Amino acid sequence: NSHRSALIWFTGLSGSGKSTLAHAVEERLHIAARRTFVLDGDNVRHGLCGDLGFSEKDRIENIRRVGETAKLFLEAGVITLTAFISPFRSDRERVRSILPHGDYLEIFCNCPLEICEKRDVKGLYKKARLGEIKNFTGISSPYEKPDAPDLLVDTYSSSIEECVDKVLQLLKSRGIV
Ligand code: GGZ
Repeated sequence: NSHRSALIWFTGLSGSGKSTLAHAVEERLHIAARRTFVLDGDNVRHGLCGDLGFSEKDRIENIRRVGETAKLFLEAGVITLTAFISPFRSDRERVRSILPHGDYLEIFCNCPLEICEKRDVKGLYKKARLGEIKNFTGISSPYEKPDAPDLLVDTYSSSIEECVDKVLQLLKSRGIV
């Protein structure tokens, strides 16, 4: 079809709902008969980035590789959704800069640290507080909030469906769906 592809880049803390939202948006895109692919830690950090950890240097390289990979998917005409903490503003901006103007859409999954930590779905925050995990985002490693995301979703106070609707509205307003 005639629609253009785009990179939908979700950023936010561990447990802020990035992957859940990316997959929920993907379902809606499938209903609209669009080709999509979700890149997240589950399919990237074991293979492509299996040699990387969570030091500042490794996170920078993780995001660089994800950005370059997403660029290739876009060139293949696939709407690409990424769900990485991507804590550094400069790395996110570098991804924006390697893509054609307007193809990078940044979605900030805004969820306060206290809420992510209270949920602690995987028990990682507890381990980070105990010092069993080093360099944990929000605890012992920084997260730089986006200054001007294309969209901010309050994943702590809105339902998944409300957040999905907001993303779909953004995609419509940008001529992607
Ligand atoms: C942050 C960590 C860490 C540390 C392991 N800091 O909730 P999760 O488990 O599934 O998501 C987190 C994921 C973050 O990987 P990313 O590739 O998104 O990070 S980055 O963009 O900063 O490169 C968490 C798990 O990995 N995890 N150790 N120290 N998250």
